[in-house]
Amino acid sequence: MLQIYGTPLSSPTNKVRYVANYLGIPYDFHRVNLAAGEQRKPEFMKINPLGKIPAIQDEGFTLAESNAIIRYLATKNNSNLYPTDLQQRALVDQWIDYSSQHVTTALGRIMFNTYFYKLTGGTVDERSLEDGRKFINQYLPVLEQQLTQNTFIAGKTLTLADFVLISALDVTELCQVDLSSYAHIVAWRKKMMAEKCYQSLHESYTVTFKTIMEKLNTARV
Ligand SMILES: N[C@@H](CCC(=O)N[C@@H](CS)C(=O)NCC(=O)O)C(=O)O
Repeated sequence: MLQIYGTPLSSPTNKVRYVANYLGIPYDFHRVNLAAGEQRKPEFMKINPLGKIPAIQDEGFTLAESNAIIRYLATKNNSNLYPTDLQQRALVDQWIDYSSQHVTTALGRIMFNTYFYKLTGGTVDERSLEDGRKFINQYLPVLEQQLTQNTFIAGKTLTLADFVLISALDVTELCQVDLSSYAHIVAWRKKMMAEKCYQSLHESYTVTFKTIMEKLNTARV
């Protein structure tokens, strides 16, 4: 059985779980407590020497990096989520990279400087926070334009790129990034969040995040 290591607070972990759920792959989920530094403890470093979540183990094979993991799962299961046609696959890869390198990085800056710095004992970097806000406002119109012309982010059909983008945008409410003026992003996102693979994990990342943070705060009192 597939083993997934991560935490529900981690968007890359959720990305892997959305795809595994969509493909109908059963898995055991192992929570790694980042606040306690479990990702760098020897037991976990044996599973993933990169010291990061998510990671998977599948029939003795270990893999990290969420995008590598979802490509592996889709390819192993012969899924159309990762097309075999050269150019279609290249376009899926293009949108995976755009969402990962640009959208996720910008929102990650906001998330870290609003919430995660508290869990990691870091400090707020105002410049990074400002850059996060500036850059996400540059990227959203690009996504809106693409989703105006296409049903899904990489074209006419659902692909891995949609799961990369939905997990990236899962944090927008928490980051107070207003999507309401991007009608096509809002409609696409609503459709993605209604998918069984998403709903079987949670109603929304915001609800999951708030629930876990409340528990952490209560535990500290
Ligand atoms: N590019 C990686 C990002 C992995 C990553 O940054 N994971 C974070 C949690 S979302 C982590 O493990 N942080 C703990 C640390 O860096 O010590 C992926 O997509 O899997």
